Amino acid sequence: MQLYANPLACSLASHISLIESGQAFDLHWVDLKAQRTADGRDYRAINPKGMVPALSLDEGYTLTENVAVLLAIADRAAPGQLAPAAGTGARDQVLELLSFIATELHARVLGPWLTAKSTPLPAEAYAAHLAELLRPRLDYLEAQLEGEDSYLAGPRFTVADAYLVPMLTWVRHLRVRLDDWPKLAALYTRLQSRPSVQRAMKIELQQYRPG
Ligand SMILES: N[C@@H](CCC(=O)N[C@@H](CS)C(=O)NCC(=O)O)C(=O)O
Repeated sequence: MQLYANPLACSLASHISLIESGQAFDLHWVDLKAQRTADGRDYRAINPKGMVPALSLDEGYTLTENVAVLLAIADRAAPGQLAPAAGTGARDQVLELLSFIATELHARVLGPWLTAKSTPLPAEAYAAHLAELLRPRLDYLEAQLEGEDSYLAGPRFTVADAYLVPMLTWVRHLRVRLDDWPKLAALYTRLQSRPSVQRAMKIELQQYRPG
């Protein structure tokens, strides 16, 4: 498999999931401004949407969109390692969580702040507005967690937890601290100490260039 990613972008979730599963993959960095891969290819020929992640599968096609990419990784991992089997209620719940993260956290609140070239309100007011949108969404996730050692979809790590890593890393940009959501904060701390997360973060931090 070939993963196309940008350091510390949402593609970090797929990077973590691939490491977690132990599947073989090559990582290709994408310069999103130039729309070029590190080895000089036109990225739009790989993903016409010009966004990461993209995952080229050994079957010969390329998938985009975080939810689809994460579930494709999960479905090629050992059974139950990254998501429950399709056709079960537990799997439906993972898809529901992934969709919530993709739309309500990523696309509606955190993505707009990170990609805004100019803001519709003065920057401070816009950040405060997005932080207000963020709070009830974090309340919802907090309510999903059964205890301090629970993962998002229950007792086992899933790709929904992997997607949470970049999202919870970004909330600080809106000056939101996780202290008000103790179970979520505990989960974030636990995820950060997971070997797959540490390895992916180390690799991505080495590549990260702010701005
Ligand atoms: N709908 C896409 C959104 C992915 C996305 O927002 N990717 C960002 C990085 S986190 C990106 O590539 N941004 C570059 C751009 O929008 O031009 C998905 O869920 O995969």
